[in-house]
Amino acid sequence: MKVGIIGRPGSGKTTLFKLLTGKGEAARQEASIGMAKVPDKRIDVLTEAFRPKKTVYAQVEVLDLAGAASGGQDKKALIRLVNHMRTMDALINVVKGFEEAGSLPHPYQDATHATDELILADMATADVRVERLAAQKKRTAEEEAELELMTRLLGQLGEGKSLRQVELSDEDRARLTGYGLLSVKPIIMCVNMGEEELLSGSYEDMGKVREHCSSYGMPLVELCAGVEAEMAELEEQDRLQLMEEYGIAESGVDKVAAAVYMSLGLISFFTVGEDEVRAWPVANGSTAKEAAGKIHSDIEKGFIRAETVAYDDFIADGGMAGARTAGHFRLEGRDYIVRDGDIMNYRFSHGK
Ligand SMILES: Nc1nc2c(ncn2[C@@H]2O[C@H](COP(=O)(O)OP(=O)(O)O)[C@@H](O)[C@H]2O)c(=O)[nH]1
Ligand SMILES: [Mg+2]
Repeated sequence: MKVGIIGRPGSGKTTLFKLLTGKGEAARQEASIGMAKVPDKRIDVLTEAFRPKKTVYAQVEVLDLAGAASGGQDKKALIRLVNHMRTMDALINVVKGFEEAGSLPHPYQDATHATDELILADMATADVRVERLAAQKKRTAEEEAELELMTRLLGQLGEGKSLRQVELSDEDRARLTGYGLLSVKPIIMCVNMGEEELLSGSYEDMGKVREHCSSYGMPLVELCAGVEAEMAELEEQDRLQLMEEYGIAESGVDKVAAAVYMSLGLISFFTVGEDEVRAWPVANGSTAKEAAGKIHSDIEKGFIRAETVAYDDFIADGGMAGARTAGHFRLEGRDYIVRDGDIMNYRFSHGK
């Protein structure tokens, strides 16, 4: 799963990228790649309980896609950027919300502009496909279905809708893979405020930005990357104090990571022990056997049973022993649908 950060130059993409991945900018490459830790309080609690040698959080791959999300730039760079965006599973769109050298930001304009650009790019893609299919004298049943679908999408896009908002059957969704359509991808909108905006709790066009995001089904995170970068440098004690001064309850970067994780349709199951406490990302709806494959293909192949305790039960029952006594210790089979927060221990046969 890959997430690309897009936005106008100077909006704060690289600052956010560094915060998410804890990585410096690698010599201004076109796309810097890193892994973002997905914070999870439950993992912190399990780490306290098991005191393992190692704690591993779920991670998502993040790319800092340099370049503007729109016009005025070198054409080739723009094409490369769009091609990069097509291969992403989700996008984070950073818009500038801080005043700089006396000039006001335009977060609403920037946000709507980016939304429109993605829709326009998809219209171009759909248009080419419709023209090509319509010009064919004969069409297979599959081509007929595709022509119908693309025509329908073109109509929706023409009304300014993003494809995220269009209901699609599984068949139609499958038909669209390979086109690299953009407006169908989950997008997390990220308004990068300045210090003043953070302190006042408001920024230019805030109401309109919020309205835009909710009408397009985009999660919105409002943060101040500058202040969070400062916070990242501090010791825990000082950091908490600074957060209080700014009235920040939860780090914005953490919120971005959580929103990305959610919009990718990922959930976490946990493995625990003295050696390691770990969160494993799996697609929502995965079976116990599929989830086992995330750990190792041998565990999937030799799957016997998954010993499972829900995290909430583990807490309420005061640990594993308590969960057993309370009857919350379950032996699940291969087709069990894994739930977010399941603590799992796989029984499997070695070597086959
Ligand atoms: N005042 C203020 N400046 C910021 C903030 N975030 C980033 N900047 C500054 O804006 C400039 C551009 O940031 P950068 O992350 O490189 O933007 P990019 O071009 O989108 O990658 C840098 O000089 C940052 O220090 C912020 O929250 N507040
Ligand atoms: Mg940059």
